[in-house]
Amino acid sequence: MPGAPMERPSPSLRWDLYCRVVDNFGDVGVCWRLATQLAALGDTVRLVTDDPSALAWMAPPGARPAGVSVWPWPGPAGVAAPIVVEAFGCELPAATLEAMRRTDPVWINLEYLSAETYVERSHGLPSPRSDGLRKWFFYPGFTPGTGGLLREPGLAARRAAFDRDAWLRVQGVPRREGERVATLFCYDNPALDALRSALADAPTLLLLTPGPAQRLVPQGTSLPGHLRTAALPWLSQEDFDHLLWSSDLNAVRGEDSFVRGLWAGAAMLWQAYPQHDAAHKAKVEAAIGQLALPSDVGAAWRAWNGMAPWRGLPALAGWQPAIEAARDRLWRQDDLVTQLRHFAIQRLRG
Ligand code: TRH
Repeated sequence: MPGAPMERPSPSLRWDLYCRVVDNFGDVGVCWRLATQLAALGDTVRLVTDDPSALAWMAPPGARPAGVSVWPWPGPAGVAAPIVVEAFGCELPAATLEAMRRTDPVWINLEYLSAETYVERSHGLPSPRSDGLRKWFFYPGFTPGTGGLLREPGLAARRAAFDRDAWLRVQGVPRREGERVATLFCYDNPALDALRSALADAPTLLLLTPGPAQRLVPQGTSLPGHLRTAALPWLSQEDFDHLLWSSDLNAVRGEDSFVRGLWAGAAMLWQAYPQHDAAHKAKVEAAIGQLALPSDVGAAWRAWNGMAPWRGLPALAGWQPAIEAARDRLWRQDDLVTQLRHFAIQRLRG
C-alpha cells in the first residue's frame, strides 16, 4: 500500500525458559503456555523445569509443538540462548549463570500476575548485578502500563464457535434439559458448603476438577436440592478451556485459571493462592477493583476468599455481563507474548 510504513519482519528468536515448580500447577502451566505461544510464532524454546510431571496431562505428547523442547533441571550445558527467562524468580542454575556471563543474553524475570498498583511501577525495570549481568523485570497485568495477559491468537473465534453440549457429551457428562453448569477448581475453602447450597436452588451440574474440589464436595445422593456432581480427570490445557467455556459459572483458583476464566466470559469466582501473610487479600481486592465487578459479585469474591461472610450467590444474569465487559476491555490490549517479544527484541538491539 503506497505511503504505509514498512513493517520490519519479526525475527525468529531463541529462548531458554527456566521454571521451578513451587506448588500446584500454575508455574509450569504459565511456562507451557508461554513456550507454545512463542513456538507458534516460529521461535525456539528450551523449557527447563525441575518437575515436568503435570505436562503429561496439561500437554499430552500429541499436543506438543516442535519448537519447544523440555529439559530436566539444570538444563542444557554450554551456550545460553540469546534470551533467558527466569520464571517467578526461580533462581537460575549456577552453570547457566556462568554461561550467561560469557555471552550476556537478555535476561528477563517473568513475575506473577497481580492487579495491584506496584505492577505498573515495577514493570520493565532493570536490575544491574555486580557480575556485569543485568536482569529485567517483566510483570503481567491488566493495564496498558503492564506486560499484559497470556492470550493465544484466534482465541475469541474458537470460543465463539464452541459447542458446549457436544463437548460435554464427549466427556461423558451430558447436560440435562434446562440445567446450568458450574465448574469447581479450588483450594480448601470454608465457603464451599455455602456455594453448594446456593447452587442447589436451581438444576445444576457441578463439575469437579481433581484435588480439593473432589475431596471436599460429597458426591452422590447426599447432595441437596437440584444439584448433581460429576468428577472429571485432569484435562489438557486445551480441554480445560473447553470446560470453562461449557460452564455458566466458573470457580477458579490461582493465576493462570483466573485468566482462562476471564477469557471464558462466564460468571466467575476467583480464589487467590492463599499466602501465610494474607498478601492474597490485597490481590483479591485489587482484582475486584480492576475488573470493576458489581458490589454483590465483589462481596461473593471476598467471601470465597475468607475475607467476609457469605451473603449468597449473585444472580448469574448480572454477573456474566460484568465478566464479559471486563474481558472485552482486556481483549483490546496487546497480549503478553506480543509484548514480551517486543521487549526482548528492543533489548537485543541494544
Ligand atoms: O494450580 P494452581 O493453584 O497454581 C498456583 C497458582 O499459580 C499460584 O499463584 C502459584 O503461586 C502457585 O500455584 C504456586 O492454579 P493455576 O495458576 O490456575 O494453574 C493451574 C494450571 O493447570 C493452569 O495452567 C490450568 C491447568 N489445568 C489443566 O490444564 N487441566 C485441568 O484439568 C486443570 C484443573 C487445570
